[in-house]
Amino acid sequence: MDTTDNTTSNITSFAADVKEGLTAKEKHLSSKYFYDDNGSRIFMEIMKMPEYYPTNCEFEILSQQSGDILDKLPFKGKFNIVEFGSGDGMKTKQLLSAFMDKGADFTYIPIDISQEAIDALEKNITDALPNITMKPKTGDYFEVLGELTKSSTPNLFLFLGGNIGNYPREDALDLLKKFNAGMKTGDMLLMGMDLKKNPRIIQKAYDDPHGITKAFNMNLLSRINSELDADIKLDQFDFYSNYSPKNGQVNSFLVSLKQQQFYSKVLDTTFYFERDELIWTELSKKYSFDEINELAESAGFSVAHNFLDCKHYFTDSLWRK
Ligand code: AVI
Repeated sequence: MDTTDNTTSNITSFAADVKEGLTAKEKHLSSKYFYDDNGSRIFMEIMKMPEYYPTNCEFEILSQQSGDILDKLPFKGKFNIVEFGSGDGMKTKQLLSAFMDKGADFTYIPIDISQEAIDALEKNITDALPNITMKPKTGDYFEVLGELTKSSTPNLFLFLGGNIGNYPREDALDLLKKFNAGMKTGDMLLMGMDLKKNPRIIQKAYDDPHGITKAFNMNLLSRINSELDADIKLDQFDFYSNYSPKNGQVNSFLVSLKQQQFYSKVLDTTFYFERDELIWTELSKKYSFDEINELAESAGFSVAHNFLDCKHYFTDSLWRK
């Protein structure tokens, strides 16, 4: 996913964002900083937890309904499948393999800012699907999008995993409008979106009994210690996560267990915390179908079809520009 930030240029933005976020009136740290090497490993553990349903739901959709997804595409002949932030490609492989079985003529173009991620993905995909035509791109989504609009080949864009839910409304809309601006009329976007459901199921997925989601959040503090040469005492912070069925938001926080301070040598700054003060770390938004339609239309798309898992927990929503 594009939340990977372990590039040299981002080390400075991490420092600046930590300083801004931890001196703000309502403290916050962006969830995009979860995904350094250690955080990415913890996220893999999250995806294996029985409580974290989105991965299995999307895997089910893509392994059982990719043929139906292909049937809904309006393309005649050759097309590109362009994937934003592809991860290890486990789920995408299901779609690519079904498309190949049905004789679709496509080029797979995964885009990621991490060369390492792209190299691993290329090996993973070509090992499983040796006959695939694949043109991976390393770099910023929007630079690559610019190149693609110049060609007349139609595109299916993939933004899987429910990552859109981690963007606050205005940022989500902004991102989708940018995707839209880089697409031609008739291009399609398949987007993973987590749905509103029984609140207990969502609560358990984000406040798991194994402490893995807590470790995922605490990793932000470990990063500050190691990358910004700070002296945060990790055991003086806790994790709290809450799903509100009224607005469909899971909000996650780190909680200061006492009045305390820490110093970062890199930032040459002391940060102060009251007892029970919160650091907001993540939004994970769950959608209703009305909200999906509204978001699509606000960004210049129309919803062609919602592909659902058997429990109706998650959708791969197919949008048309
Ligand atoms: C990456 N993203 C879609 C995950 C989610 O479900 O919001 C990140 C995550 N945070 C806690 N658990 C998983």
